Amino acid sequence: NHGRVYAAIDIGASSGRVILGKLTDAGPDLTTVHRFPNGVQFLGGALRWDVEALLAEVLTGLRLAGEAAARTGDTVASIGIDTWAVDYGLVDDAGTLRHLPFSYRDGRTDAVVDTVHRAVPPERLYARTGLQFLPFNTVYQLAAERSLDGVQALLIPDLLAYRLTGERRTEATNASTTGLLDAATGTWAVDLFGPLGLAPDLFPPLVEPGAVIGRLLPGIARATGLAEATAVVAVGSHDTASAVAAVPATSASFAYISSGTWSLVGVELDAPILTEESRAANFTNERGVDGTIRYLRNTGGLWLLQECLREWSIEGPAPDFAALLADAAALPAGGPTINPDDSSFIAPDSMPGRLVSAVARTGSVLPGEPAAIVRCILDSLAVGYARTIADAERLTGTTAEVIHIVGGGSQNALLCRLTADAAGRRVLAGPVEATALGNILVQARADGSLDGGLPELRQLVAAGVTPVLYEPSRPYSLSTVPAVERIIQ
Ligand code: ADP
Ligand code: LRH
Repeated sequence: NHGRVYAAIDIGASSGRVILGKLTDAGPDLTTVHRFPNGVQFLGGALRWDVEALLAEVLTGLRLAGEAAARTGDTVASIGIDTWAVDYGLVDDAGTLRHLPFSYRDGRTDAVVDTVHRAVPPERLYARTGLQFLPFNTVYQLAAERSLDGVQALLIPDLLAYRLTGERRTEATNASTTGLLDAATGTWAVDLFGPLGLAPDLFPPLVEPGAVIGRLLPGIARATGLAEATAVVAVGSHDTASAVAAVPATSASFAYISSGTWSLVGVELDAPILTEESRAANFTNERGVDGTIRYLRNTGGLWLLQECLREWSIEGPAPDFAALLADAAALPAGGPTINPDDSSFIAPDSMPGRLVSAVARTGSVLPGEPAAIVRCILDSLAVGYARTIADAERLTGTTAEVIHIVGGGSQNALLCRLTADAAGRRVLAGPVEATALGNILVQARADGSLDGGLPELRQLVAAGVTPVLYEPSRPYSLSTVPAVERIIQ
């Protein structure tokens, strides 16, 4: 398959990129052809995603991808799309969006969580779907919709794929974040739809990563300069599923942290754990590529930092991020921490003040200087990471020899070092673009350019990148990891 390259559309909550991937003897070779910002916006009285603007960026990126491929004599063989999870657009028969998709940060679901739990108790929801309780899981968002008559729900990557191909599918890894997928079988938990008042065909049919969703619509081919025959291939369309697929693990005994807007911290399993103990620890059983289970906890992430930086940029000149991190690193260990999972941090705005108040509620004092606030965030994330890995080990009866950190947070040396110290374990940081890599490798495999399972895909990633090693300053001991707090409903 010489000359075939693969375009990954990877859109996180804070930014999107279109990356071209080519397999070479030295490993996958990535070229970022387009980057664009993303973020929740207050539109039409709610927090939403401007998916029309995102689609325009996707088309720009695909045009640039086609041009870059042509310059090296290559052809874009296929396109894969991944984004953040749980959110969706409602489309009618004509394909028109009923409204711009809500963001999971919109607080409208608070009012319906109890209603959903009265229809299906949380114990039953967990036993069937294995999904960690988060107030914004799709199942609660759907309950907050005014009406679902005459529409289908397309998860964000599926919505973009529909706009490119005219084909409606639901990709399975992302479907596992809806709260409506059977964790054991990976098929819709049809018995839950009725009690929740949802039509059985609310979502389009499921497809697994590797399946061809469709080919480019003529108008899209014209707009991007790509051939109409270009396939849109299902990948781990949940960004975290693609990221975990590309963790450069060289042994089976590893924990991973996909560190970006959120932190997804856990291990990989062959089968879900659906016990009450697991539910109490608020661990999720999301589906990974090749039917694996991503047994993880969605814990607070760099959203806390993103929001502080945004706030400080509004109040004055934009802070120098590198200098701020250096100042935070110079502060002594043992400063105040917050619980990054506290639901009071989900909404945007006034983050520095909210952090100072959260520390005050614990009886400590967080100085208002940016460096102290940054240090508090990173200390809190690192302790949360260590605690979550210890919980994963306890619940699965395994031990992780090494912790892989991938995603944007893997570039934060202070966070990586604090994590190694808090967990008493070696941390291997990188690649930053694990999500795009996982997206591209699944496409390449579907195209017949490589074969093997996840261990083989990970070997390829490991061959092409050298993660940064952080040694812990003390050995691992379970007794030094703070206990889990019960945060479930
Ligand atoms: P998402 O996919 O959720 O949008 P990313 O994986 O792109 O998130 O990670 C974004 C985060 O990565 C930012 O919030 C920032 O904290 C961190 N980051 C990005 N670049 C750097 C850098 N050069 N140094 C340290 N941290 C960085
Ligand atoms: C990370 C992520 C995470 C979800 C959240 C909504 O981008 O997909 O896995 O829990 O966004």
